[in-house]
Amino acid sequence: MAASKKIIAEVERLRNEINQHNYRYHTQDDPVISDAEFDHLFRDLKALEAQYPELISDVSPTQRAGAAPLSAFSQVVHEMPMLSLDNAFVEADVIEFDRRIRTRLESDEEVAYACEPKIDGVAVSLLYEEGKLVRGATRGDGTTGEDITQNVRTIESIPLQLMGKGYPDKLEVRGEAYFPRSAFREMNQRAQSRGEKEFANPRNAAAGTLRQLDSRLAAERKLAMFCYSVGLMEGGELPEKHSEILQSLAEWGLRVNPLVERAHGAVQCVEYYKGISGRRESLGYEIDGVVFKVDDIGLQQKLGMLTRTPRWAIAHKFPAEEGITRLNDVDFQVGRTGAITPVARLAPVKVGGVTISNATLHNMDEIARLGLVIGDTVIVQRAGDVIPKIVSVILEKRPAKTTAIALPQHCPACSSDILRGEGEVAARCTGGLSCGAQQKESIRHFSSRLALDIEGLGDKLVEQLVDEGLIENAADLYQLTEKQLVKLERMAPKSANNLLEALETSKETTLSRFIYALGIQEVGETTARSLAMHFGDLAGLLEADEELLQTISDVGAIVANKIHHFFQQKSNLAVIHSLLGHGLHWKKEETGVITSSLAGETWVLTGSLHSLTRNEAKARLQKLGVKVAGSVSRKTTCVVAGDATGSKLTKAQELGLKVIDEDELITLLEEYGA
Ligand code: 5U1
Repeated sequence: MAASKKIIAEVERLRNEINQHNYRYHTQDDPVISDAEFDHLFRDLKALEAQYPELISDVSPTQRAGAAPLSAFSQVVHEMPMLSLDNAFVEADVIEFDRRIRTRLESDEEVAYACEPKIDGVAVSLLYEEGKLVRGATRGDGTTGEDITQNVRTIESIPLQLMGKGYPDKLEVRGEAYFPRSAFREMNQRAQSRGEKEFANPRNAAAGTLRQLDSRLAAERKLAMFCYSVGLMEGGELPEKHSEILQSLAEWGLRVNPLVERAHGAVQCVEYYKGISGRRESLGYEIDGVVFKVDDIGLQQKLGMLTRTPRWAIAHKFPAEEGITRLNDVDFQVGRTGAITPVARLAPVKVGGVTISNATLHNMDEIARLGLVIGDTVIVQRAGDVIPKIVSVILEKRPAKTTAIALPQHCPACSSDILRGEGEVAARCTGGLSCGAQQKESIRHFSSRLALDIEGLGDKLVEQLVDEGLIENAADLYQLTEKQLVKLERMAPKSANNLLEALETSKETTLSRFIYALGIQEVGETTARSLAMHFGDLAGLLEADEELLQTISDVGAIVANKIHHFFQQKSNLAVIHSLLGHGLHWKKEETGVITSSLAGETWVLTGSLHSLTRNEAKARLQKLGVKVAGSVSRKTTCVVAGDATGSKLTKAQELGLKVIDEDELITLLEEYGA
């Protein structure tokens, strides 16, 4: 049955009433009815919409979280870039900011500023057309963000439909979405009771929530938003002062921070900062400073912008929070690429309401810079969501008995040698093929396109195989059975068989691919090819000392050292022998350079190639005695132009140089047998 006029009017009335109460509750923080009364209205509206689905509209308060999960976010190009703010850390920076402004404006008059708390959340853009919320987007890099409309619609303090009159036809409002402290605490308590991972802080939680592909999950998390500026605006007018624009936004139902104040000159700005700083802990949300903006929009326009920041605004940040504690120990962790990171184990200390017992030390240079020893009393700093760090040692408190911090010689995960090349910051484990901490990364690399190119073995599957305990290293891949594979989630017998076939096919490879697949640090595709061409077989490479390795093109002292160490690790050799035992093989690699009439010529590659990689093209040309250069000059003999070329091709044409395409290059390489 079609809805009668009376029903339509009732639906409209309920929506308006619910919107009003939502506004009173979420935006003004001043509810006038009880939760039970509100629920009653909401249920009435839902019931009518269920009975008359044709009356459901996008802006109905019942439609905040009804969307189906997305597979990915689409991109949004901001018509006006979303700016960031320059920072002031001390009073003098604010005074200097104010002075710069008056100098630019060539005025001695006191400047009026709008002062606002700086919310520690996630910048969001909201686009309203004819008063309707049509898009929500993240800031991204300031130019391109992600379309998070579905998630933004779940935030109750964001109106789906603007209220009142006089809003522009098109209005982009910007602000900060954030987790109120209470909602954050409740969510983490819930996560804890379910044995789920807790969020480190409200900002991370807000960012994670806005990046949920399933808006129903976002709706369960009670985010909020404060609006602080207007981006794009068409078909309307706004007041000439920033503080008045904020008032207009509030009249249209958008949530504006109630602590916004006007200040005259730097001294009042600093007073505002001190006042907010004193209230910081009592606020229901986290802030990391305050923002000062020249209030007069005309003056803002006169002042203009630098590349990413306006000259007319500055964020006066609170200092990072610090605590004093004792360094009990230093552990060494291995990352997924083998980098060894020292981690400080501290006597637990509360910093800004959070208990800290670990801090990153980054690398051995940092330890040396701090002059740190175990037993020291240290100052730790926590800034936002950044991992806490040790900023200094209190030498006066150093005890008589301390222990020096030494880089371990062997990897804590696999006992392979740890190597720190001369001049290198990071120390690394050399057990790439066999190290438990690196296993997923090393298997993923082993199966990648330029390595063994195992079709169907993507990152997710590698993860599953390792997590299920089916494989520990690349050689284990060749022991997998159909029976094991079909037991995996989302693995049909056909996919299992395809994978087994792909593994079988991958056994026939080339020596250079195999060397590259081992994942030796610093050995990319080109070096792997040079090694393969030089040695022709694996045995020679395994036995080579550093001196011999350094005679090979592309191999310097550091790379030679890495290669040598890699093959010194018994555990790596065990995996290599196991791979060979599973039947991996290749034709003996041709060594040496082919005599060709191209020898001595200089070629340049530009644009993207399709049938071969740029490194492959380079190596094959080098085999013919051609020098491959990075830039075009009069000395260039020939330019190979792939797709999407740029200035190199233009220059080649200007100089009248010979230019060939990828097909011609391949024909030529094949003619010469390179
Ligand atoms: N309160 C406030 N935060 N905040 C952040 N105002 C404000 N303004 C900003 C940013 C990035 O940018 C202006 C340049 C609009």
